[in-house]
Amino acid sequence: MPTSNNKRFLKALNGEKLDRPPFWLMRQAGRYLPEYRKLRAEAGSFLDLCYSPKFAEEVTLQPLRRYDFDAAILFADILLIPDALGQPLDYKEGEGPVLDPIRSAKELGSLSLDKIHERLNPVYETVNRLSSSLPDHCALIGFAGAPWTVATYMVEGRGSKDYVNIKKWAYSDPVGFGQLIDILVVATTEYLLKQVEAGAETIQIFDTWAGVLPDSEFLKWVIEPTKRIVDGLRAKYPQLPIIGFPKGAGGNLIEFVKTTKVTAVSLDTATPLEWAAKEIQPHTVVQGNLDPISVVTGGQPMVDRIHHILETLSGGSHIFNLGHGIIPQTPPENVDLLAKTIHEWRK
Ligand code: 1CP
Repeated sequence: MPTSNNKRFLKALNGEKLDRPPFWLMRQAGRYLPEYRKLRAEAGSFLDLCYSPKFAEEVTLQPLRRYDFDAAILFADILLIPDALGQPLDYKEGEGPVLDPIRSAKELGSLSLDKIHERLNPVYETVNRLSSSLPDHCALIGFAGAPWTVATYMVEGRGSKDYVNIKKWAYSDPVGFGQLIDILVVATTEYLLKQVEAGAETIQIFDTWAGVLPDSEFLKWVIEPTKRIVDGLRAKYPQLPIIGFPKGAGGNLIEFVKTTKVTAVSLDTATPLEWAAKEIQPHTVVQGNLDPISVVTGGQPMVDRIHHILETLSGGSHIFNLGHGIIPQTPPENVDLLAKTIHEWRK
């Protein structure tokens, strides 16, 4: 449970007024850092890296040695849940994740909740190590993918452009598809509870592909499962701060915040800032929005955009972040400029 309330990040999540917002970057550990690429090569496969507490701890800490982030995010991947449920998973060079697809309710028998913690134990060990190795001012974020987004990979078998297979299943057999979502709600809630037990101070739920669903399905497959996870976590940890990231939610963000009761919501790059300041920020803490590509470009255009975000969201609780993960082509020195810009704002 949150142990220290003198951390800027936890204060912001608690709605406290601050001289500057805390900041971290989604995917702040990873391929844009040469030290990550080196360790990744040593670890062997990407899964070996995720399941090695020593390596995963080190990779989480790497960006903190370069930048003064206010939070660290556990190094893992959203697809460890299908892996732990027994669905074969591989990360192919240049291709991303590849799974043996599951496309009907009768195939769900191949998944089992029985041994998930046995498989995921190294992740809890990583969280445990980080809770003592992080710098004092830095908060520890645990995470998982939301059921809808994790299901897209489980059903499509890889990243997708059109989501035909998962939509076909969800639209034609909502009861059967709902069974997959139910399994994911249970597995994800248990996984996140264990992360909190091991020392995660807050949780982010990544719903990267939330925005591909029409309205009514958004309620059913994004909002409702997320609400069940939030309720499950709060039943045990009533004060736990939880950050939602339903990327592409658009106007549905209002209903998402109202119904799930997340503590904070991450804004994607396309969310109009003035709208978010008016419609979302009065009800919850907001995070995000800077286009990851502007950190690839850097220079004055990036600085101007950062200032615009800081000013527009200065009337309420705010955590500075990107609208999506930092990309591998990002020059690390542009992240230096980003950090400096935030630290020097209004000084
Ligand atoms: O070869 C490598 O090094 C693998 C690249 C990589 C990395 C660094 C993958 C494969 N996952 C990760 C780590 C990761 N993934 C983290 C921890 C790092 C950090 O934030 O500092 C987190 C939070 C994730 C979450 C994740 N994985 C999401 C949700 C967030 C987002 O960026 O949208 C998603 C959709 C994934 C799936 C995934 N895993 C890896 C890749 C290449 C992908 C995306 C595939 C696709 O685009 O469909």
